[in-house]
Amino acid sequence: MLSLIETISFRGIPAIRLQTRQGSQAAVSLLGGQVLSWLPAGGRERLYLSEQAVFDGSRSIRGGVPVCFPQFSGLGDLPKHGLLRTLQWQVCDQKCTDDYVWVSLEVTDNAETRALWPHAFRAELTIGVEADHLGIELEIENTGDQAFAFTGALHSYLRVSEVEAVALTGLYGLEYRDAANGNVHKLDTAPELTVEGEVDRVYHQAKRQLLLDDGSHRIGIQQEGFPDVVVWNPWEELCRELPDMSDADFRRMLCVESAIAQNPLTLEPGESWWGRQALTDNPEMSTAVTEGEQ
Ligand code: TA6
Repeated sequence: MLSLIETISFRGIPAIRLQTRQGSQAAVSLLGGQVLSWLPAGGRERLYLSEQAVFDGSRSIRGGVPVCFPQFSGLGDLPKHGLLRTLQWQVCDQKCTDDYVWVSLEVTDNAETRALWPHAFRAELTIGVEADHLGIELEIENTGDQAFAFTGALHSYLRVSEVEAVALTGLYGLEYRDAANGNVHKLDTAPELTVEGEVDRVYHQAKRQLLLDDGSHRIGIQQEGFPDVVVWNPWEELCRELPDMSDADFRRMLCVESAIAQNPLTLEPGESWWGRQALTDNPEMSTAVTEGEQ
């Protein structure tokens, strides 16, 4: 098998497929600059993508890794999660070697974004695939002549066999805003996060590697540049209200997002910021910290 980068049609829209010699692969949609699929070498699909996701640009694609910018969730007056999820991105760079493959996509402000948010920017997303590893790097550049502040996220939907069997470690001892419970601020005192109802938590200053274990496989989650981690599962009732997700699918996913949410970042004219989320399939060891190891 050869490493390759090719243009494909993914559920009817143009996408880029990255494949390594070892057999790992990812698919990235130009609509939204969104990773839609990731299979490590010899492994199964590790991202959740709704069967009912909409691919016509009328709404964001439900699943994969949506890019949220310049606003995370409802933290401002812009449409939820910002402006990039339904924009068309372009390929701007790529590299294919025996062991790794990456592609960069870019998008800039246009009349549509400036009508809602009067700033000039360039966003570049680089998706890299190795045998057991997916890296997603987001770079934001202020290309205008005025400073702007932003929040955002890589809103990763991780596929799980059964969400009630999942344990997420690495968040012990962190403060979080509980968006599913009146936005109260709490301290996480549980050695691992388990899901038995709606979860919508914004963890602040999350610097450790996380480990998601669903009983059948483990994913290591690391981030740089992003200060916060968001964990989201809509659970039964909210899931039923989502028109692009089937009623039982809240059991098949957990979003573990690398985010800028608590404090907006500011970019002066000409300045750039970058952040990265890296997913590792079945990592060798956990660096998650639990009670007593702080
Ligand atoms: O990141 C968590 C969150 O902000 C939740 O509050 C939830 O609404 C989710 O994102 C999905 O948002 P969406 O606009 O994609 O339906």
